[in-house]
Amino acid sequence: MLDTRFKSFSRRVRLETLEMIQRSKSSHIGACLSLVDILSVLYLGILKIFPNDALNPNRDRCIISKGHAAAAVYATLAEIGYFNKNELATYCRNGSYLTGHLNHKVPGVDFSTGSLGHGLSVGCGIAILEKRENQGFNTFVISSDGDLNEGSTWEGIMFAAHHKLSNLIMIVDYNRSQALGNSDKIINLETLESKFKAFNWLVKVVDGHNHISIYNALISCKKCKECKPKVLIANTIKGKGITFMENELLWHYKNPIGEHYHKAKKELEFDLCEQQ
Ligand SMILES: Cc1ncc(C[n+]2csc(CCOP(=O)(O)OP(=O)(O)O)c2C)c(N)n1
Ligand SMILES: [Mg+2]
Repeated sequence: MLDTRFKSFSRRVRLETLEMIQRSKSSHIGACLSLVDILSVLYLGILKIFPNDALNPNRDRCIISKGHAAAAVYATLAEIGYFNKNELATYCRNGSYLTGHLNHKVPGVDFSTGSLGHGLSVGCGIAILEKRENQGFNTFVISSDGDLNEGSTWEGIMFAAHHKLSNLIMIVDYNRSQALGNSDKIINLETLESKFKAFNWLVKVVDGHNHISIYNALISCKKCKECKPKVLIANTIKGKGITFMENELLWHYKNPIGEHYHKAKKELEFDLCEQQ
């Protein structure tokens, strides 16, 4: 049941994201598609959120450090009810708050990102205050290969372990690809799992497109009583869901127009019909 809800949510968000990026002639479709399944599980099944009262102080915080995947995040937030889906049509238009990189003025966005390497440090700050004041919420940070190439992220990784921030859960959208090449050719992160363990984090590795695996891993992170920050390394595929985009670097920046758009839409719509 839950699995069906995640699947259907992801499919709608993928389709919405394609429309937004195509219409605005913007970039980052591959990055968005990589993240969609993680977002679906988080927003539908894990986060304590209040879409009608977005700034409720009891909410879990969610900082998405790969802010270039804004289209998928806005589509998710609209689906979940933070704002009207019609607003998605203004994505990347002059004057719209739905900017091409994440904007905290949008209901549901906790922190503006886009310049990689900032999310974890901010997440650490929020988590340490929560721990001191026992406010009763968790902080989630979504990271990526490029985000982990930034020195500030590793400062956060050390800081979180030192301060035993057990209320901090990081998710790495680990598609092993970046803007201009594969991660192993840019700055190799392997072996990422053992690095986090050496920094004294609790580590879980999952298939980042298997909703139930992501869900179970996050539930167990939330329940875990160990005094350590937790990280979920989610193995993902850039461009996931549109076959000709999967693992194709081109789709980091390229906008899907004409033939490409129609082919992509057909595949996603077929998926939606299959499911009904
Ligand atoms: C500090 C900084 N340097 C460079 C960029 C330009 N840039 C945009 S996305 C990206 C890399 C994307 O790869 P990754 O972080 O792994 O995310 P993915 O798109 O694979 O999900 C880069 C280098 C940036 N946003 N911030
Ligand atoms: Mg990547």
